[in-house]
Amino acid sequence: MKKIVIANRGEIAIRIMKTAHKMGIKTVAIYSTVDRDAPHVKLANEAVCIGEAPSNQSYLLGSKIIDVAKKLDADAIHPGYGFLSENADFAKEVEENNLIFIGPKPKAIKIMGSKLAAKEAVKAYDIPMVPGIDEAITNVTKAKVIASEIGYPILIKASAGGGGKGMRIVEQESNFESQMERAISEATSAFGDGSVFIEKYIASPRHIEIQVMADSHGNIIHLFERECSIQRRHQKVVEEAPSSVLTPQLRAKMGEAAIKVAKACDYRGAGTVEFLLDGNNNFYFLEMNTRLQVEHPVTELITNTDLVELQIKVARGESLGIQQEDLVINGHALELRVYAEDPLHDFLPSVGHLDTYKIPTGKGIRVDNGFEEGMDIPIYYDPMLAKLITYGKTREEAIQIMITAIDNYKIKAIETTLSFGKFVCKHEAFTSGNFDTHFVKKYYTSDAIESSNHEDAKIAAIIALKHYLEDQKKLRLPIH
Ligand code: MV4
Repeated sequence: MKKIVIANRGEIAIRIMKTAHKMGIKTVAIYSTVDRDAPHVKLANEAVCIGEAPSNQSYLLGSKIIDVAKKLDADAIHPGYGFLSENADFAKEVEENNLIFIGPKPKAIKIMGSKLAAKEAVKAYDIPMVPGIDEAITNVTKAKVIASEIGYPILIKASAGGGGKGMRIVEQESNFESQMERAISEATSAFGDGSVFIEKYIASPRHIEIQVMADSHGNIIHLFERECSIQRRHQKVVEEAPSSVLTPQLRAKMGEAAIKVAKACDYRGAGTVEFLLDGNNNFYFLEMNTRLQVEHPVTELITNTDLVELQIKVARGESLGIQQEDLVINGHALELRVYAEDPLHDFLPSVGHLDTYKIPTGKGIRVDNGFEEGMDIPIYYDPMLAKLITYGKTREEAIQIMITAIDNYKIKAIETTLSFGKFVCKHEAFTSGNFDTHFVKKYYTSDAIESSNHEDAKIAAIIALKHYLEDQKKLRLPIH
């Protein structure tokens, strides 16, 4: 593999290029007209404009990206996350054009793209599943019988897509039909597939996911868990590894289950198996994400691995070269997603011109960044500017480094989730590890940040006064 096309933009395009260059592989950037001066374009060895700003006229044009790869004599395409990364048809077209798709086979993408197909595929592998049905509801009367067997509240879920769309909690049987109709109509308009099914509703779970990596020689390893419960409206904001609640035994069990899920779909490359963990330490398989995830750096830091390097190695057909027994957890890592969103105003997008943009540096700080000072933030794409990642020997140290790094991240003219990250890092529920997926809903109000801003302002005023008084003393000294 001598040259790869990165079918993505922003921080992840840069992240992938860095590893490719380290491995002596040349990179090709693709970009839209608004991204012509973007950092990912500058870092690549070659760059090709593929269309206008809207992603359906640029970053989603699979055939056009494949043409670029062929014209420039590239060997492979790395899709990153989002855009075409979980598009089985694209992965297939890449292969049909004798290029390597740096990711799993189209079939695995397709199976895991459907929650019902995923349930079907893992059925024979003895993986803990949420009580429920494994086929789409066709008969409401039958579905109601099953729902009352499971016991209310139940959850109606869409088979396609994700992000909580088409998901409805049903508290009692009298609401079943109306909620089902809503779920079906939401799923149909969002995914063009109205298949829905039911599961027992796990009321206050943690979201724990396991990183897996597989080669094409039958070797599959897991690289432990990431705790992703701090999210709002299905958008993760803070992630960490390891989770503060897994025992070594539970971790090993969940890791083995994740490996079985990967086996069930003949997986290759980097993948993530999502689980819910309830208050009694029962875990349930939810779904598998067939891509490199946004939050992969926390896993890299605690396992001392380069997941992009491993992706490229296995895509070239090489063996993983790592045995499960070789892997140990070292230290603790946190990630804060720095979004151009205003936490004081319901996380509304806050795009504009990056007047001041200074990234923190120092021991234990990694910033996977896609922007630079003086740039405009395009309105067309995901508003994530960067990922602020910290590493410490202990969880407490990682949190402390995060708080300092947030203070040293200087962004002017736009609002970001940095202040929200500080709120999380200082909250007792987070520092004690006693939280679940309802953390944000339960504890966060814009007042919480404003009062901590006032607290900061008060401290700053006290320090200023103290300095002033000391200066006064010094000035008077010669007089006395
Ligand atoms: C659940 C659940 C409770 N019980 N399934 C949300 C998105 C989708 N990927 C799965 N999700 C959930 N499935 C059962 N049976 C609660 C959620 C859920 C959730 C899961 C992970 C992280 C954050 C979440 C926020 C709300 C609901």
